[in-house]
Amino acid sequence: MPDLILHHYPSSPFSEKTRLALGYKKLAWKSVLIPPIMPKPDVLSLTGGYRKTPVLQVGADIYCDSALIFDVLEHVQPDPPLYPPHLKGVARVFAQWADTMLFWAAMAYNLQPKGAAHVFAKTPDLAKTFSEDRKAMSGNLVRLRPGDATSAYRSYLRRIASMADEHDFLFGMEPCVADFAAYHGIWYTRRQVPPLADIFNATPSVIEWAERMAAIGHGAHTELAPADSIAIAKAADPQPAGSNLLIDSAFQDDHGIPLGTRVTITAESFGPEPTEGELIAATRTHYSLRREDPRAGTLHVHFPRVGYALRKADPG
Ligand SMILES: N[C@@H](CCC(=O)N[C@@H](CS)C(=O)NCC(=O)O)C(=O)O
Repeated sequence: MPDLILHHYPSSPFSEKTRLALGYKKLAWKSVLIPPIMPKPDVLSLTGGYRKTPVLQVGADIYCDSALIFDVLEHVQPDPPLYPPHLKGVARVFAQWADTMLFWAAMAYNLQPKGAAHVFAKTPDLAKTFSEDRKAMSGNLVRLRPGDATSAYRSYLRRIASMADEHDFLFGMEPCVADFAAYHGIWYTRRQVPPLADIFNATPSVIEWAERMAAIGHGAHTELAPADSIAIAKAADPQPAGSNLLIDSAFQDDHGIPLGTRVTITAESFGPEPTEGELIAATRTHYSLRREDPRAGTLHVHFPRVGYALRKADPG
């Protein structure tokens, strides 16, 4: 199998979620550092529009969104499992809540004026650029005000504490997808905005659990230049649907859009930039598009079904 190449940046929570899963599964990976704000020409050469972080590249196959990347990692290295069979449904549902409700409460708390002042203390010029970049991504996202975010985050931490009080990890003695998804917004508070980390004082078992998560580490990885990752994509052939690193290939048509149609795929909230291409798979778990890029050649770009909108491309 070609190398697993993670496109990410150090302070990205969803990247931390993914780096820890790579570490948990003891997978070796290549690290391509990407910018946290636009422009991102190298990322867009691979994805065709999707700009969010992280993205996993395997040859000329591009897997967008950490939820889909977790499916890929489970397929590549089933042990230890991210989706233990007895928790499959509940762990996925919990993870989806954690990646959305918990994450946005945590980030609105983290980046309230006091937190933002800390994060951008050394780079004050970046604060405005960063805020404008994220505002452009946030169209249909409801942003919590600091007081409401604090209340929600506190409540969520108490719920997580009641799980962490019971066992080492949220659903038992080993971590699963739920732990990784619950961890990354909390990691951001502890790591990037320590002046706001006193919110954990009321829930010491969350701190102990977070220490156990941090101890998993990121596994063995080596740096790769962005240009080299594009050369790798160009030199590779994308894998045919059914023999890539995803778990299923049977067509599930919920939209009346046949395979072979020119389509766009767009995140339902946060990050409105569409990726356009030919629909080559629409399974119960994911969509795959084929697209051509002048620099990276023929690519297959994959998205999870949940959280993404599939539309026929505008013929004009
Ligand atoms: N549902 C996506 C969310 C990814 C996401 O929102 N990532 C943040 C960084 S942690 C992002 O893309 N921010 C804008 C950027 O990096 O350009 C996933 O699970 O990967």
